[in-house]
Amino acid sequence: MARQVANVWWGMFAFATLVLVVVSAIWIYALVRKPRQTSQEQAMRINRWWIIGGGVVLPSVSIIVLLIFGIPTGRGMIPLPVDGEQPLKVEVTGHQWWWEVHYPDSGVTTANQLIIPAGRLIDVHVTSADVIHSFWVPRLGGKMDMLPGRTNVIRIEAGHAGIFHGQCSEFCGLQHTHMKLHVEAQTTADFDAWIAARENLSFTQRAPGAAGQVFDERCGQCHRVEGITDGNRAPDLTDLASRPSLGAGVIENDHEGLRRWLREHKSLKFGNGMPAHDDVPPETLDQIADWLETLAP
Ligand code: HEC
Ligand SMILES: [Cu+2]
Repeated sequence: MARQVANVWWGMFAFATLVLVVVSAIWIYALVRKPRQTSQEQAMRINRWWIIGGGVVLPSVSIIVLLIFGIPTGRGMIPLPVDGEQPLKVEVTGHQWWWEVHYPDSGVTTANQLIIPAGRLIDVHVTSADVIHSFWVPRLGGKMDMLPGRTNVIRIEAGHAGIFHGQCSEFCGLQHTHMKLHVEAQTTADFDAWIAARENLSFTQRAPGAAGQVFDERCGQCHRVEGITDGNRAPDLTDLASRPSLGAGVIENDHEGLRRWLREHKSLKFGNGMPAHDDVPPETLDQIADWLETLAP
């Protein structure tokens, strides 16, 4: 899709250049040529010729040429079923300021990362839980508004495996900039393994002592960890330890980053929806962090 959009751009660029060159040539010719004697009648005829040629024929031809480029591109961007191939359906919901990602066929849910198989059509069903956001992965082309109460579909396909950065592209409040989406295209085999590893992922082991209690009573009101808590107001943490970043790209998800997020998320991402936990002893937060690091397939 990105390639098609680029083709239209180059087509328009070439055509606009051609128009510029032709118009400039005529203009220069008009400047340098010797004035001719014309009768009133001849002048009128020349005028009419320019009005019809330059005002009707030229714009019509230009628009037709652009349509010849534009219509197939538009069709390529509409999620029409392609012969035989079933696009993979992924649901992406925008929240202030994070991304919820759900694979309805397998029931897998994750956050702030969209893992897709390379070389396969993906229909991303986008919507929002609060204000208007916009789904945008520049290198995969297209951009789609995420509207509360409405589901839009954008079709993407990654030509090869790799990491493609996504970013919310509709101003959605204070931390709009910190609403990045890690998009990763994997080979079909890797993707199948990624899904399979999460399909029945569930935990029974809680964090020890006070840490487990704090998590159940507080964190669990918002966060889901399959088998432990079922909050649904914040990123699902079931595969947290396998994600590249925290806070939708604010900080790297490593040993130190996770601890910093739990202690300083209010300053790392001012205004974000997670309450401060200043009253929880730092040792308890660190114990929660130790346990969170085990949440991965
Ligand atoms: C009132 C709801 C709420 C409570 C309670 C809450 N959180 Fe959060 N949490 C959020 C929201 C909302 C985010 C996403 C913030 C953002 O990125 O904008 C978040 C993000 C996170 C993240 C980063 C997830 C990611 O993928 O980026 C972690 C880890 C986390 N919370 C752990 C905890 C822990 C541990 C507790 C308990 C001590 C807790 N949260 C309590 C709402 C909550
Ligand atoms: Cu935004």
